Amino acid sequence: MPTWDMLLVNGHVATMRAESPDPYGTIRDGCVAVRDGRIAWVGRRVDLPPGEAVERVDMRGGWVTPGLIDCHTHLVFGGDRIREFEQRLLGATYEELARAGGGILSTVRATRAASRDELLAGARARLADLSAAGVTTVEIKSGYGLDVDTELRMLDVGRALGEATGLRVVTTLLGAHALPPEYASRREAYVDLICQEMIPRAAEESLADAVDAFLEEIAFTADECDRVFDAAASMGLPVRLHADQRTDGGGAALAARHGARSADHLEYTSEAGVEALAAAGTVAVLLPGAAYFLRDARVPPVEAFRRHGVPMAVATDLNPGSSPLRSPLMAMNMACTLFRLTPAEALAGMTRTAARVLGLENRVGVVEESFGADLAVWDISHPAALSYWMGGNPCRFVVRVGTLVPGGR
Ligand code: DI6
Ligand code: FE
Repeated sequence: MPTWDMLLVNGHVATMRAESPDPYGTIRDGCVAVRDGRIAWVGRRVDLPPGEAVERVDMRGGWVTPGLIDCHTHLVFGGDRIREFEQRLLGATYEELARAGGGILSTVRATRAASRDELLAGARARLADLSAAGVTTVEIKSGYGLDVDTELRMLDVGRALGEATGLRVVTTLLGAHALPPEYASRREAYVDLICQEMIPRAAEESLADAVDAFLEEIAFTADECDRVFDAAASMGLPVRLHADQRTDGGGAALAARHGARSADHLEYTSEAGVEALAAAGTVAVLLPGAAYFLRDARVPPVEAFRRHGVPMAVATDLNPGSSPLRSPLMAMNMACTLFRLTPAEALAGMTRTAARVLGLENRVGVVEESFGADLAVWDISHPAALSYWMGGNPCRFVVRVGTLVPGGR
């Protein structure tokens, strides 16, 4: 009987293990052996124990990394916001469009009107772009339904995408994304609906793995987010928060107070907010695509995150309004160029640290024995190349749960 199902040879390994002498956990001329969907062995080729593999994968002098993990997307939605893009270029602001009933609410109208199959087809095309560029795990939020049925339908489409494609999909209920028009004068009743119906049903039907909320002047208040998070906790669901993206709403501290898995965006977070995240062990998720697309000059307090030991993840925030970004590598490039992360921090942010945001830190995100065999094989001369090139796609293969799938090259 062969020893392994797959053996990757003739390349280098960026394990991304935290306790490594260099930030990539580099093994030059390394091998990775896979068995039963898990990593069975990783190390230098000269140390490879004797054994047979069903399939040998020649890395042709390139690199293997953990499969990328996009831990913050709004991948499922109807329509697009191309017209608003044009309007913003003629001078309208994102907030003005939102207050005039466009913005998130225009995507809500398109999403409510879309059939399940239409939502699935649109999302599947976007997911194919991520997968071709090395993504093996993706988080998908609801938040464009804003009624019980459409929110649950979005989550169900997320689950179906995982089944149809073989990617690991983690779903997040974002009922508190915007106030739907039919509740315009009844804010409290909408928050009741989230807490008393959406969250319990999403939990009971196993449709959501976590709960998110948007704390912002154009969205929900701190008190409203507190209520949503208390309801999530009572159903045993972990929480995350869209925090301090456009204004300092004390979002980092609120997320920390609830022991959130992550606080996301954080452009306007204060030093006190950073300290609160550090004390709570909450991950900062950086979303440079949104900062770029909305031309927000504010940069998250990266230096303070480093100083206080707040782990940083990087994600696309793929959504039609503020970040129509379909490339994880461009997200890493922007994290470096706009936010001044190092390429190693950007790669850790899309692998090991992103896994932690999704509660998968013991299963994926590093190349380590017994972890899931979710890998990406790249035609590159150094792992920093993943953050360096703008455009192009050097992904030759991904391995998902031990199965080889072609990349975009
Ligand atoms: N922050 C964002 O950047 C997205 N959602 C959020 O809470 C924007 C979503 C959109 O404009 O459609
Ligand atoms: Fe978002």
